[in-house]
Amino acid sequence: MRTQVAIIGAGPAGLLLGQLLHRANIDAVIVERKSPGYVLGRIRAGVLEQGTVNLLHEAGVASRLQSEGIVHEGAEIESAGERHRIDFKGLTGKTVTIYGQTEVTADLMMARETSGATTIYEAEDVRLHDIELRSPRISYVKDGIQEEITCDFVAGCDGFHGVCRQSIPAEAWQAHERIYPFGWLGLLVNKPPVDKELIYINHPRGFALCSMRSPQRSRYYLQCTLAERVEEWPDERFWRELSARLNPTLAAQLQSGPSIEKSIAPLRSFVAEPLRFGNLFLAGDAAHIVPPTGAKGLNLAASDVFYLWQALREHYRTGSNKALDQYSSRALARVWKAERFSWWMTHLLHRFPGATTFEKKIQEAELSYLFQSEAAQRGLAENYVGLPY
Ligand code: RFL
Ligand code: PHB
Repeated sequence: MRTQVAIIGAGPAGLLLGQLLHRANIDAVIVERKSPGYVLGRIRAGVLEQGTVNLLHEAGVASRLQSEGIVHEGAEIESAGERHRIDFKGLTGKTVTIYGQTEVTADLMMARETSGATTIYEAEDVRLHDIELRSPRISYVKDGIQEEITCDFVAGCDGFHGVCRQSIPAEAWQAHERIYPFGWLGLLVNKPPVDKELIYINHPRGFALCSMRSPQRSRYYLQCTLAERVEEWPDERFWRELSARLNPTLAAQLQSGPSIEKSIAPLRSFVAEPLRFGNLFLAGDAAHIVPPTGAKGLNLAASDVFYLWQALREHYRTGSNKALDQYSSRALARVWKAERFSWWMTHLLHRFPGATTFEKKIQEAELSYLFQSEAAQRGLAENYVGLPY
């Protein structure tokens, strides 16, 4: 098979790039290791920046987002029993939209099916060949048969554990990484959210987050240790612990119920540099990871895709490689700012095991400054709603 762009991975980055390229009349094939059902079963992000929403409009997949997405004009931060609202709209003129990654993925999958573009699901042993040459090749095994795709470019959208980044020779890229000494235990439940906005909580027992997917579906997170396993967290224990981290008024409002999903994710910051090797371009989690505290992962995948889509479009329209040559530096400039923000939010809101009294006092001062200073709140709000592309 021959295509212009071979996209590895049918997560939000790969599907969005595929859809934007399709609308630009650029031929792309997506190769995905898992089944569509598996991809849709992963419960992840919930907060979309306006830039991501705009790009989904541009891709022609925003009709359900427009009717079902919930616009939030602010979020709450709670520490030492005090709750403060960060007024995104008032401070920046911008908002965020609550719409689950599962829904974004479902909308993109539907659009791809309608377009008739090729997606190969359940492709095993995906390998990249000749990525530094003019005609890279992708090999994979489907239903026991070895297949091959020849292309002009490879978009590595295969997430943190994918094959694309690993295909770059070790001397051609550098990893920058921080691993945090805790994880997030997440629970999804079909009950109305405890509040109409998101609440980020810094509590002596650990961080907690009250989020949502719809007026009838809530998503909650608890900071947990890396040693903990989800089997050690029956629903009753989760609800008890969450109530202990909420202030009494909120705890009394909390509607618990049987979980429909529960999982633990470790927290990590990671950036691979550069994002290009030969004709391979990395985008999304394949290139970088942020801790979920700032809700930036999916949004960064979208901004990478924006730059890559523009660069590929320019290449096929005009023959110019200028934007392709600039892809890595343009995308990374935005990535590093989101890395900084996510790292800062993580430090602001979590309890770090073994923190010194100095570190604890600095965190208290940071929170106190945030609550007192409109300038500090504006800084948070500006980053949370998303820096410009
Ligand atoms: P994905 O979603 O991991 O998709 C990669 C796809 O590639 C496939 N794949 C392969 N395909 C072929 N060959 C191989 N060898 C392959 N290896 C892997 C995989 O099966 C998969 O289908 O990466 P992508 O597209 O870059 O999207 C990134 C986002 O999924 C991620 O950044 C966000 O989910 C992060 N995230 C959040 N982001 C936000 O913007 N806002 C949030 O509120 C938010 N909350 C979260 C999050 C991530 C979380 N976890 C579990 C890490 C909350 C959590 C708990
Ligand atoms: C979510 O709803 O899954 C969510 C919301 C905000 C975050 C992280 C995750 O910062």
